Amino acid sequence: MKRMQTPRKMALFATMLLLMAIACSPTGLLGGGSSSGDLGNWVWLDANGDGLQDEEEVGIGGVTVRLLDEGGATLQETVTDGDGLYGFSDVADGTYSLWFIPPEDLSFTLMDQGQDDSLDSDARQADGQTEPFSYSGGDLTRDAGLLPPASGPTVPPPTATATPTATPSASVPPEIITTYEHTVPGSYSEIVITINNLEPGAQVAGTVTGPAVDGDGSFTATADEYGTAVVRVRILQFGDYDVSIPELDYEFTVNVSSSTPTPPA
Ligand SMILES: [Ca+2]
Ligand SMILES: [Ca+2]
Ligand SMILES: [Ca+2]
Repeated sequence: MKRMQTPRKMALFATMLLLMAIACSPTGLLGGGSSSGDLGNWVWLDANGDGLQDEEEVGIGGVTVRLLDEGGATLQETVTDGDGLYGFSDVADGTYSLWFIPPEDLSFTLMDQGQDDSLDSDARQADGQTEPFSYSGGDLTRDAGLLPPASGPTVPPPTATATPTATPSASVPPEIITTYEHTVPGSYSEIVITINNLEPGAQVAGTVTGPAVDGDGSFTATADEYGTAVVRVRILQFGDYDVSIPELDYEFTVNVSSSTPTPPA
């Protein structure tokens, strides 16, 4: 129940409400309830969530309130004014319930808190309806408290920034397999370096050093359309050869012997 300080203020307020009501009503006259009436009278924002009407808490306008009969049928409907006030007039004695329909982002506060029915909220939290009550000639204690939105203003999730699309080959680290082949047995062998997962067209440079490399042992290779580069470096003796590809952080020693190498798994 919204309490007024003085009768004079109340009269002034009632006049204002009437003028507002007439101004707002499409036909100039309100059908059903109004913000003044015998059955009402307040929908408020329960800022501290205690289910009680505190001095500093304010009303909420624009909340639809329906007066329902015992069977749940709507008898009258009104909307709270800018101060959260509503009321139904010309209500015959009987059993009724009320149905408060809040704005979408607000939910109902605790019902029936404390001992003073003029200070509590009578709407069920689940559906905004009151329990049926018996009415006889004036009742301004039928109020509903609404809770502020659970969290502050909703911050839209950050827009997904366009992630630079890495080419598939760039997202997988290069894979390097070094082995050897007895290309011409008794004459020479080759160290075979296979590098996968490169960017197509990428160039890779490295060196092979050891007992008898044919040439200076430096090599470059270009990845094919599948991102694979294959390097073959000819050697003239068995022994340990060091393979180095600095830009891929690759160092490997391959022992070239007379036996046939086991193919990598
Ligand atoms: Ca409160
Ligand atoms: Ca109550
Ligand atoms: Ca109440």
